[in-house]
Amino acid sequence: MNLLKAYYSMKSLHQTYVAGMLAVALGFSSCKDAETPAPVMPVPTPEQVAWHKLETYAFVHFGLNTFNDLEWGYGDTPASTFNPTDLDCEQWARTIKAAGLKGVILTAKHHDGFCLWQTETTDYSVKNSPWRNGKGDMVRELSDACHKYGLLFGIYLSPWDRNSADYGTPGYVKKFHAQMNELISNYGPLFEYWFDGANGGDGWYGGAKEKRSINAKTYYKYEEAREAIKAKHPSAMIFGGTVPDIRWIGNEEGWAGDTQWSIYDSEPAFNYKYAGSVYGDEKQKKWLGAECDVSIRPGWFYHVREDHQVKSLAALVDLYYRSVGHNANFLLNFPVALNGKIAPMDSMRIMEWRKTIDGDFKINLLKGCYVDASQSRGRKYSAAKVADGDWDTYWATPDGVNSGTLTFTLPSATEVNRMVIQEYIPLGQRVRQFNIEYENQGKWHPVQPFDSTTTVGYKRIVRFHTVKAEKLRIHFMDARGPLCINNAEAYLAPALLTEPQLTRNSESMVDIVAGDANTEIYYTTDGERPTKASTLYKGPFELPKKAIVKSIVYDPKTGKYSPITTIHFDIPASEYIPATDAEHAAVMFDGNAYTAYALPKNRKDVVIRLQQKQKICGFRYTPDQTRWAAGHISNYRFYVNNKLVASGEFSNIKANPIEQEIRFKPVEGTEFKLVSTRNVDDSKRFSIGELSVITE
Ligand code: FUL
Repeated sequence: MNLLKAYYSMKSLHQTYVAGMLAVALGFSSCKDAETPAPVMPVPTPEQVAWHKLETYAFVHFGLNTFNDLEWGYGDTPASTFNPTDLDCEQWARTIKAAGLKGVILTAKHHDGFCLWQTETTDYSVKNSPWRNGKGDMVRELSDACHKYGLLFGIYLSPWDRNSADYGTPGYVKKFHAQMNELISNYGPLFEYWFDGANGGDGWYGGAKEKRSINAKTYYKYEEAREAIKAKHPSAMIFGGTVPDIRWIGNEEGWAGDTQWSIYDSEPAFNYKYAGSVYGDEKQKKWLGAECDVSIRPGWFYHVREDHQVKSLAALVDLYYRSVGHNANFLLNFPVALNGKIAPMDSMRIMEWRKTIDGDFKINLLKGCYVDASQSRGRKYSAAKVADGDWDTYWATPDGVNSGTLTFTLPSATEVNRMVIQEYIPLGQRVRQFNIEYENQGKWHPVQPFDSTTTVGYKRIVRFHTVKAEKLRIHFMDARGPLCINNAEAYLAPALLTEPQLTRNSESMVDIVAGDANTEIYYTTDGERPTKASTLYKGPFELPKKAIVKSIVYDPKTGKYSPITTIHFDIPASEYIPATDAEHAAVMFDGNAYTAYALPKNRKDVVIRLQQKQKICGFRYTPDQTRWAAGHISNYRFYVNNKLVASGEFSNIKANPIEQEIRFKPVEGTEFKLVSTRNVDDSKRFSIGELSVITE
């Protein structure tokens, strides 16, 4: 163990490698079997190892954008518009702490150039806002709150600055480094430092309003920036730039590949167009653990119109498994609202999430159980080390043996649906492929995992269909060196009983999705309350008619049900015939408001014919739900067979673009027309996510 401690205190990869060799040279044990396995390069620094252990932490996007309903301010919105009425960084810290997240990274400056602290470098900051009479310092308030609540603190400083007149010249880079210096000098220890890679080119730039291109690789002098940060915060992990310690996962959706190497290189990580970042690449040279950044809402900044789009509990739980469970860290963003607080819905959701995750990993079924290995390197590296609760002890196979099995004998036959496996990463990431089997009544069977079982790394969580096991066996088939596994756990996660999601597509196929694959779905199509005596859902079914579908998720283990989802499906897509542009217009009836029909420019109406005469008593319009959607209808007229039957406004549709339902006195017809008399923001074209009539 002393040797390992010595190894831990060494910094560079080279030194780390030497440490491994030293162990051999010093004859750490006289028996060859007991030698510490040589590292398989690359290996992480001790600081990188500590970062992996954080697993989950928060992001906060807050700034001028918040007050101007923007995601990327142009750099010209007046500083005076920044005015949180009730800013409370302690509320953020309390929420984040209670959610079990380990720290928070703040957007001290986003691309618009507005600084949330009292900087000497620009007037475009809180100094010129009414907030705290221009005396406020949000970086201070949040770092103090983190200190108080035992959270780590990190900084996001956008290299791109759309406000600065000097942007593009060496003068700006000086300013950028000066800003960084203020941030690294005055706010206590930092655990992470973010250099965002975005650079759209155009901006206000002190009134020039033009496009400016720079060579991001050389312009920002990232190498010097790194030295300055590391001098003051040796354990801070640098994200982005040319010399990072960690890498972007390659999407902003919060998930990592199921094959997930913490191995990559600065070059492809910098040119983030390389999609390979999702998986890492065992052939590259550098240890670069992956970070999955995602917002709890569609936007990074707060928008009232997204209040109805806070991620569902099922979606957030799934993301945890596909980030942390895929050997990556999970960075979850809270778009702090206009009043300066995390919005109630977001706090509530994250608490439900924490409760669910804690519930999933409540009792480790492998704790203290008997573990056997196909082969071990010696007593010090015996199979029992994977279940002793000590992160720094591990099971290892002899040199030249890059495969093997671990078999766990459970005290009695037990239901199980999760396994956690960890490699001892200070010696490198090795496992390429494994599978899990269970023994029931003396017979071995493979479990059915939800995703492929390839790499392990710092942590792999495997979700699988519940099985009753007397024994569990992990079979490691291939690795980059002898196996070094320091931990294995097994759990029975309770079923996640969130209400099912129902959709019907343009082929009239109804799809039902539960929040947890370890459950059963039942449904009715006659309006009756569903129970486990109703029809069991086995896959999409055809429903080419009007019907009320009610669906419920059932957990056979506990006998518990989810809330019921009720959907009134009206006439099916096949009944609608768009009068023009039929091919493109069909997406209005596909049950998916994320696919939208944008009408030709200046076209004000959409006309739909019906296969059969219908008694129409209303209609439903869902605006395009995608993040950058434009052209929502704000004022409308609705005609049936050329007779005006309804007109008015869709109130608050810009802020809250949810489904709109309009009812009127029933009228018979074979054709209807929706006219937009005004679009949101007076946009020249209007678009439709979904459109349907309500029939009697
Ligand atoms: C992106 C930025 O452009 C977004 O606005 C956000 O800050 C996200 C975390 O990174 O690249």
